[in-house]
Amino acid sequence: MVNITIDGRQVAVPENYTVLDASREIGINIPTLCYLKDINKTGACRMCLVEVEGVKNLQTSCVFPVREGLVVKTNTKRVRDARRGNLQLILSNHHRDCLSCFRNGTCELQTICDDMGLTELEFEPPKELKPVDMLSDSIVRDPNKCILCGRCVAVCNDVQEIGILAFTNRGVETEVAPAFGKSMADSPCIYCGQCINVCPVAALREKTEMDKAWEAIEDESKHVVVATAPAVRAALGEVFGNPIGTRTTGKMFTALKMLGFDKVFDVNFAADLTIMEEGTELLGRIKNGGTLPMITSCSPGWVRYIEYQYPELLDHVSSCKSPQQMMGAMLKSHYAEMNNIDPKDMVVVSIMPCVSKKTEAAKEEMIGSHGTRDIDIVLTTRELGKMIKEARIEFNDLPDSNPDEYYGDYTGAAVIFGTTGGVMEAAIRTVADIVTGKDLEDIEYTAVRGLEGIKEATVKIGDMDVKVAIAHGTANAGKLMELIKEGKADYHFIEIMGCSGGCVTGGGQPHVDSRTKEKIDIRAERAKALYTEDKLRDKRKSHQNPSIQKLYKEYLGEPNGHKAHELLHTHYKK
Ligand code: HC0
Ligand code: SF4
Repeated sequence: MVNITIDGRQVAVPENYTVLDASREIGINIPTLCYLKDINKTGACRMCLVEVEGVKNLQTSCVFPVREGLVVKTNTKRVRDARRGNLQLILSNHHRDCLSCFRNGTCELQTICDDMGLTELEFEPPKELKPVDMLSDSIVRDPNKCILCGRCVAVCNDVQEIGILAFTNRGVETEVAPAFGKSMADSPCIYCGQCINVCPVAALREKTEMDKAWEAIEDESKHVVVATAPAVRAALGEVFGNPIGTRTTGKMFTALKMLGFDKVFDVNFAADLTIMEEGTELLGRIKNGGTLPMITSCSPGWVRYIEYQYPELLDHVSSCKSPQQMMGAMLKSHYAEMNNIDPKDMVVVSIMPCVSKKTEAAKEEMIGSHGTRDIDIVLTTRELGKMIKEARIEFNDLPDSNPDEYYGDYTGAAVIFGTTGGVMEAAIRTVADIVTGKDLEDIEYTAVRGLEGIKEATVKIGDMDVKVAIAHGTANAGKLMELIKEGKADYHFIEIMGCSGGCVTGGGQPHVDSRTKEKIDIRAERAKALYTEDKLRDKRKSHQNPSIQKLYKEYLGEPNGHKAHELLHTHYKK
């Protein structure tokens, strides 16, 4: 420990602290824009300036190390003026259309302006706007909003280890963009959206589809159905001021009905269906000497990653479509037939914690025999939050309700898909019952839970020792891929999610500011919400979902059978 003095207060702090760490620990929240704990520490935004006794110039506290006897002042006129001056410079190069900005209300730049009492702007904003990259189905990059903080560059390079974004050009022309001025759509970006989640402003954001959704709801000739992904319920409440990890499942269904959707379903239904198909595929591969380890295919960011980075390993990936796409395929076939609706007159909307799902839904393989997309519109949790606000629905006051029957039925196994380890646990619950022929009671497989980057476990199923691994975030996925290449991955089954923590922290979830993320592990809090819902469900194993059993009996036949293959499986581009 070392002893230092901050604003006249003496404190003892660990030697590896910076002045910022030490200050925040004693309740002084020095402003920052570029800083991201453990991820981005560059001092680039120069908002965190402080006075250090004996040092002439002001210092950036996020990179200034503590040392014995250090004396720091964080709140002098000189410090405040310098911080404000730097903020004015940032604003002079920022397209300040706050009122119509996607981040209005969640923008960290707005918050800092307010915190610093800014009431006048010194400089005119830029006269000419640079082109906005809107070519991908998932992500919009707007250089006019970018404040060059570098958070996105750090998360893409150092956390995800993909390296799409970099500082390009020089001086006033500097931009954060893919190399050689390419569009995001022409780069190997996987659309995990982790860059969106750390962007303090709206320089990176999702390609919105709210207008399309409103239009469909208004169109009386269309039958418009909606289905929500597992992780949405664990975060939607945050849009309405609820604490991180508040579970709002029942209110979410009520709000969707109030928005005017004809039917409100749950992608969890299709998560149960995925377990039937994927579990059967796994047992088949084990029995018939198929390619092992088999890897899950539900996270589209992960699927793009393997398609770009390890195409030679694609045979390992399950041929199952993701639950989102299984849902769309079933709704536009079985559901449409059952209700005498022409699939062309349907609009299927999914609500996702993810922006990669927008690109997944647009793939040509995801167009059904009816000639339209199986999933027509993908909205992020954030977009749904905005639609609920626009409809002036008082979300927090809503009563709970249930989704509509059949395609709204789901088990606890499906809910936990939204957190890392959840798909694996759901699969083991079902595979273990199938192999042993029993209804096993011990169904909480804690070895596959938690936030360790790569988890491994050996699960005893009947006479079989099934070896599994789970990775979340593409840097960890890459490590497992290297092991497979070296022939050192003797697993049967691997679950991979493209984002750290799994879908609960997907690129479409409500924004959480960087300071809150220092205090709370939002991955763990949101995961808790899902594990709670799992416990509350009547049925907690996918194969026990009565509507899934009915679906196989009435329509699909056997898991992995002919009809199931036609509707629920896909192929990948090498
Ligand atoms: Fe997920 Fe999914 S669990 S990818 O994380 O498998 O996005 O929530 O919807 O499709 O069900 C995301 C979440 C899904 C899918 C499901 C899977
Ligand atoms: Fe990188 Fe993911 Fe952002 Fe693409 S979406 S630039 S891969 S962080």
